[in-house]
Amino acid sequence: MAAQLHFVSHGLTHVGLVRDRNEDAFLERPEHGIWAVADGMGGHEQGDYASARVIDRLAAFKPFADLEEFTDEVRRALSHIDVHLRARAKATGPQAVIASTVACLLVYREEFAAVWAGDSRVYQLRDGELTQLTIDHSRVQELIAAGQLTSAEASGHPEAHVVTRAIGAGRLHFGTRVGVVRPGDRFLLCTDGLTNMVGGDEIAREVAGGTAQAAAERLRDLVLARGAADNLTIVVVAAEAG
Ligand SMILES: [Mn+2]
Repeated sequence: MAAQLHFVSHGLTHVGLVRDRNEDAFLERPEHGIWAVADGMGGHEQGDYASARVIDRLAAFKPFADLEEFTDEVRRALSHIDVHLRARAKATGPQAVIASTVACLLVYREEFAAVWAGDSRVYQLRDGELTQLTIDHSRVQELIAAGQLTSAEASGHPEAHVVTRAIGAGRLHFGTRVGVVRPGDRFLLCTDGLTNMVGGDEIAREVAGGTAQAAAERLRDLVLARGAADNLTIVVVAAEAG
């Protein structure tokens, strides 16, 4: 029989040291098996409106007794937000964009699903090994996939921050990845404010140590020490036996 699991998590968001507003948002509901981060875009209070709509909608979910159905319902709900944000943008002006990335972790019993749109990420840490579960929906990731760019060339690339899919951007197509949760696994959900400033080896080391809260705070402090050019959002989820 599979081990019973329970989840301890800690989420935080920080405006960073350069931006005036925090357009990121997050959700932490270990009792419902749902966690999420969202990185809004649009400026003039529209970016934080977009990420807040995404997170508020996900916060309304109650636990599902079927992970596939849970995942379908989350994608459907986020598609409704996409329609709403596009209508709002259209009413604002012809060039207006009101959109948000989303990276969501859903868990039921010993299974997880990561659902995302954009360049916010979900990682899984098991036995010290960090796996990025999500694939960025970004211009550079498309160039890497097409063999036109190496990962090493990607970090300073002028289109590094161009997101190709988002809630509110239309033609919405989610990434989804499913897998098994074991006691001792940890997950990290984060926005690009973290991953643009901290490498995978450092993320693996910091997520592994101490409580979920201590891990999240160490990652935040690392970004702040490096100048925190963007808003940053970090959710660390620890799966524990019992
Ligand atoms: Mn960002």
